[in-house]
Amino acid sequence: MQLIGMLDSPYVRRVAISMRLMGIPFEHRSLSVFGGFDEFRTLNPVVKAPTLICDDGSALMDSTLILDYLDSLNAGRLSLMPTEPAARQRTLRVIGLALAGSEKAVQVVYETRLRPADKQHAPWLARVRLQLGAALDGLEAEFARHAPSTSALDQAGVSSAVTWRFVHEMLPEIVNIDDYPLLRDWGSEAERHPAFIATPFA
Ligand SMILES: N[C@@H](CCC(=O)N[C@@H](CS)C(=O)NCC(=O)O)C(=O)O
Repeated sequence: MQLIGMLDSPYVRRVAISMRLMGIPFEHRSLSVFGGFDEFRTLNPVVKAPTLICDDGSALMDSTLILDYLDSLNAGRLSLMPTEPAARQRTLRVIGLALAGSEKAVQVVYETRLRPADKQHAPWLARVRLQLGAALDGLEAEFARHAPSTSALDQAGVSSAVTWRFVHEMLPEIVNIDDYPLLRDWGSEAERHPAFIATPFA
């Protein structure tokens, strides 16, 4: 299998780290959806990162759908999704907050770095920044109730740490890491895990 996309994408990175944790071998092709647009189109004409090229050549996209497929391959081995209902509900809530945080951060990046300054829409940016702050607040509140740990790393832990890294690396001007001490500490702990070290944000 080939995983296509750059590790500066939180979506690509969450899939790559998960594959390492699950022990699923893959080849990583670090192609940009911008600079590598034409080459990316030959693999997936929709140009979405991540794209997973399966062993039969089929191209899957969307990190959550790719992880769902990988989970089916890994049946009976390590899964990053708890099955007990209360634990699964908590995991899904954290993943939802993390994915929303990534989505809003990506929107800020696209709006401020891709769109010419005279075409940027301040009310839209203000709305997205508010949503990003709410997602990070939600994660901080969840961690106050239930702290993640690398000794029991699940998809909530992977996705929240990956989002945190992306958000504070890409948007230091709007996210003060000390406003989120639990996320900051979790991010530091997770980044020391071998699966994270082997999958560097770049
Ligand atoms: N919901 C998707 C979001 C993926 C996404 O938007 N990836 C970005 C890169 S960070 C991308 O493909 N951007 C190019 C585009 O949307 O045209 C997922 O979870 O994989």
